[in-house]
Amino acid sequence: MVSPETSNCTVAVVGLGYIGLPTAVSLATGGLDVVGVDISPGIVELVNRGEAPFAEPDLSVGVSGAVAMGRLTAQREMPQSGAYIIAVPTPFDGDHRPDLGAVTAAARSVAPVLRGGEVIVLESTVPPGTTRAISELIAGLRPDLRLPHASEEPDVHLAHCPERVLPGRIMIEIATNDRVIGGLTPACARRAAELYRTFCHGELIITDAASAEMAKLAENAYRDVNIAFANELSLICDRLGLDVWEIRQMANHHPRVDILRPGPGVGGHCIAVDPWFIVAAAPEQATLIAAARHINDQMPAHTAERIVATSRRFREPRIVCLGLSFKADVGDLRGSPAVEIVARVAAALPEVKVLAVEPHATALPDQLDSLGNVILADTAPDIPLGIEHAIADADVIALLTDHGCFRSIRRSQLAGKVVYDTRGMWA
Ligand code: SAJ
Repeated sequence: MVSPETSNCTVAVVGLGYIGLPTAVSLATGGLDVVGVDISPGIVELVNRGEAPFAEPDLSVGVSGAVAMGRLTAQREMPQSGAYIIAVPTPFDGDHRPDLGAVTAAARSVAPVLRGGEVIVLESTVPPGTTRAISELIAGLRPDLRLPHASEEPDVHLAHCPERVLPGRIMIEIATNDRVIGGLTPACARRAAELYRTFCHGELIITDAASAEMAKLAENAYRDVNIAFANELSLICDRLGLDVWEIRQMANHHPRVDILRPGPGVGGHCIAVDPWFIVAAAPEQATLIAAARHINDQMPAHTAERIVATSRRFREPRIVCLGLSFKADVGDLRGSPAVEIVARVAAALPEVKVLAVEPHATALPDQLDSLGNVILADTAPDIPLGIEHAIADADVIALLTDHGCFRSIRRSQLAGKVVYDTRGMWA
């Protein structure tokens, strides 16, 4: 049952990125008035025009609908609001320590507009203890208000509700995934749960803030460690002359074995980042988690070395790299192992042109563009033969991202070429 407090309240979503914007759309579609807040004038302008600043299935239609209904607006200034959801990036710094600058900046801009009665939910992935630290920060800025780290009956409620949606399935998972909601007090968790109940049909699991923070980190570290196991297995199989895909398939027939897929490395801005927060919080204990990070981080260099070594066997090798994004069927190139591999190959072979095939990109990322010898193949939908032409001319083909569109490539088209299938698409 949604209380009048929640059903009448406006919600400010701070940060209109991959998590904030879908959350804002879901809240607005669920019937609440939502103000999206972002420091980027470009994003604010796009959202107010009803457009999504990045590609994600069903997001564009959601943004245009929510804006057209008058339920969603965007602005740069922090508004007064009944609820705040903070969904800003939390990267790591040069020493792999969490950089909480954007979270604290968001809290600092919320603090002056508080009147009492609000609920603030932190969605960004953060180290254990951060929600409490944010409460203390706001208390320092607003000595007139009681904050929940110091009061059982606070004026402002604070909770952590970590996002757990999968890029490529964000809109569906935001509505259906179970959510962990950790309050600084039980009442804080209840207030946050009421808000999330307006659009989330999954189970809402109530806990304390630090446990919710750790649960989120554990989820991504679990996946990272399991991918590292698969990657280490592939290195071992290479060394022993065995086929890792066949070994994996056979092992996974065991009822209690489920080895993930080896690949060219772990990309994106979650799984390759969050385990470091655990390492930073408990470095002496987190040895397996740190080792997994190192294994996954070395995969792009290892893959690039193999492509370069093979290419040197040709006098004028024609190298084609299939895929630049960090995983299948998304257009996100940030933190992508495929980009790092292409950069390493092109830098090691400056006299060679490297053709990159990425149907989800219209331009090369700066990191590749600046090298001068990487070319983006023309694979726009109106040039359906783009991929076929690229393959036909190649000596060396590296499949780096297993986009669905590459599945139509037939084995006969690969005959006579050196093929590095890092994703097991043709295994
Ligand atoms: N990968 C492999 N082998 C696999 C699975 C993935 O090499 O078997 C690679 C992918 O190619 C990619 C990377 O790992 O480069 C990460 O991809 P992913 O699909 O595993 O995860 P993300 O980063 O897109 O989203 C993850 C999800 N977390 C978990 O599945 C535990 C998502 O639910 C989180 O919300 C998201 O991180 C986040 O924002 O934290």
